[in-house]
Amino acid sequence: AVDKLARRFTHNREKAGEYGRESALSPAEGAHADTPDLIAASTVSEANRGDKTGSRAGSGDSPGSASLDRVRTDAQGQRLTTNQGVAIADNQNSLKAGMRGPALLKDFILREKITHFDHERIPERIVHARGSGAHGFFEAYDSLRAITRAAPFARAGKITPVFVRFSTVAGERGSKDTARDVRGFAVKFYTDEGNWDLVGNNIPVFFIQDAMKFPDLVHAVKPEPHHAMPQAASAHDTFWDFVSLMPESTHMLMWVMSDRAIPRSYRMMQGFGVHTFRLVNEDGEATLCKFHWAPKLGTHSLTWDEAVKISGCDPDYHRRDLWEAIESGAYPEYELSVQLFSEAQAAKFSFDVLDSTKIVPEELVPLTPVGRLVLNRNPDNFFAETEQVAFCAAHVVPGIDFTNDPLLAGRIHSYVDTQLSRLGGPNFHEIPINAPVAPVQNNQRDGLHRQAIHRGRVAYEPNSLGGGCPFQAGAAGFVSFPEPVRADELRAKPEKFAEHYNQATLFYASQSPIEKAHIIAAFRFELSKVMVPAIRARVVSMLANVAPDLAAGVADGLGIKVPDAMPRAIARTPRAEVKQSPTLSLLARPGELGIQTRKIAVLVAPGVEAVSLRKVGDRLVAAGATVRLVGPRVGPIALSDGSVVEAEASLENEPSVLFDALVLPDGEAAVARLASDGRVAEYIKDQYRHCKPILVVGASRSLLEGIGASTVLADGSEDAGIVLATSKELPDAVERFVEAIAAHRHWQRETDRPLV
Ligand code: HDD
Repeated sequence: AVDKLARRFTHNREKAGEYGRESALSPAEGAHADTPDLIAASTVSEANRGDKTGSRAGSGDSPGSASLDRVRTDAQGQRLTTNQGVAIADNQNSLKAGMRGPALLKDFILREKITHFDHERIPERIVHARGSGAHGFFEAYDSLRAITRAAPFARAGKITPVFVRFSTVAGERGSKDTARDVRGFAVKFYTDEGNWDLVGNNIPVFFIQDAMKFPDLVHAVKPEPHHAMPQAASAHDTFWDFVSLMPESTHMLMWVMSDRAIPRSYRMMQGFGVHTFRLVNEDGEATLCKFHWAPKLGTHSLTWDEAVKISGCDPDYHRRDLWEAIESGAYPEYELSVQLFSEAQAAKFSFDVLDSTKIVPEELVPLTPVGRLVLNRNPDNFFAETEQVAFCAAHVVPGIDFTNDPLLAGRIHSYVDTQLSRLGGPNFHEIPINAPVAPVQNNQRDGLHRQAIHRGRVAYEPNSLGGGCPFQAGAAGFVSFPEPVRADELRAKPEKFAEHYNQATLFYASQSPIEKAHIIAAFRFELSKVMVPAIRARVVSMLANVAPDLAAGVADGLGIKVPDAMPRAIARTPRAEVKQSPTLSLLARPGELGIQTRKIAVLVAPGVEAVSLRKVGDRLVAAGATVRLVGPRVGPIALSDGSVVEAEASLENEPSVLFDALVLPDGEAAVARLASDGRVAEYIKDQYRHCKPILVVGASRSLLEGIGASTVLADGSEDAGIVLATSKELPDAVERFVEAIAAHRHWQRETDRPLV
């Protein structure tokens, strides 16, 4: 029923500990909880006693599926205490000498509370400070034993618990989600042979080839040091100054200026391990490998105008989207694939697989799907889990090894090092979210905040007093792949690293016309924010090596002539094997789940025609969409038949950029009310401009006409994203609308500059 539409819950009602029992939400004035009985006083609520791997994990599949439960606590039925467990009688007043007298130093309760508060913050991550996490599991499709002994791939159907954190890179912890930026895609596998962290991004290449340049890159993109601006943006002089002097960044810039840098959702973007890794089997044989994650919902993006507006009305857009999807049971899912190739194959490529500014095109090495990742549980506490989780590119397990990628080498050092200041000492691996489910035994001791109580007097190896334990595992442990090394020490790069443009050209050539137009517009925008003309021109001279129409388009947008192409670093450019790679276009992955979890706004006002509203709403909900009734204000709205619905959102509290599609309802009175509100025109204009589907029922056609929107495209064909219908034509029209939403955006409508 339509009045239930608005009730697609976005929080998990089973989580009693978090949201309170019904009665607890409205305690009587001055009421205090009863003294708890001791059995009920367990600090872990039944409702929160979840299985880290979700219901899919069969018992025994993972040794640590409930490992966080020992530290999950909630206050249901509990007394308020100090950190020493002393019950607190009064949490309102400090201890004073007389009603109007001075506060007393001996008030240990006040002092403990304030002292703890004073130290609540920890340093944010130096990059990727803004992020959101979720628990889930990885399930292997088949045994990969022939190729790797890595635990998660040991047998078909094996489940490994994971924690995933998505992030932006440049912005601070409280910055907006929809900045133009790379997204982090970091996965911690709690395998039964130790933790494996696949710390990747949503873009398969990187700006630089050598970790030596990472601090320079980050200093260039972060807010400029003198005035700390701009926040979460690469559109400023220092970034473009640096990258235009580092032509190896050209390929990555193509990706970052593409729509991939403004994803619609963390649930709708790919992930990549970026580097070439090595998989090693039980016989010690190695295969080179690239890791790819692909979302079940397909790859979809925002438009730039939309991203800018969302950052104002919901800076938590991606965080909320991920949270709500998981709470409502629509678990995000990604398929893991690998590209497997040998050293001999790699040696023949026109590029070097140790160079992180290069992909291995799928035309050269196809993808092999190996498993799926499902995110099925939100964290219980953002700080304890998402903030304190420490990913590290050096965390590998037997069966997975590094290659000599010089960017990876620096990462192997950097991640543990940074946690020492961020998490305050060398024992951060004992923080519950970081602790492996595999047993930890070694002779490392002490340090700040040590949790483990090591027994016995032996903390060295070899020993006889401890019976030789813990003992070396030999071949059962991690054995580094014995790559032969025979070379001079030097600071230099292989010849192939000096070719910077072939794959930038490949990427650009593989985009659809609209994606190319967006790339040009993104360069135009970013460079228009650069104040020094020489930097603008230098970037365009780089682009002249990528594609002439790209350079011309950007130069035109800046009102300058295309300068001479930047000199290349090598005399003879190697011939690229692949000139076109269709899977590099976002449009290559439309997704397989229709309109599931898509957010649809239905405008309502008093007098909305009730029958058609119900029909549309019921069909959209049945297809898995999240439908919101958006009124001039929130609260009850009377329909044409006298029944009443609840508008959950209003024109001002959920602007139209937050929705994937829009329904304009039938009903003369309602349409007249909506037409009298200037915000309605803005609402429809944004939907139209951002190429989103609009269902226009009956009388509301005048609202569409009112914004000057056309239902016919420039080539004379009908705009499939605008579905016009009378209330009678509805069943068919709604089906067309559902198809139009599943197609995401109707780019054919887009014009640069917008006509509406
Ligand atoms: Fe990094 C965080 C991904 C290069 C140094 N990085 C960090 C995160 C992701 C990546 C997803 C956030 C993890 C989380 O959610 O906590 N980084 C990458 C990728 C790279 C890359 C895909 C290139 C292929 N990173 C890179 C280099 C260095 C670092 C070359 C240093 C030499 N990265 C760090 C760091 C961070 C980090 C400073 C900040 C916070 C943290 O590690 O825990 O150590």
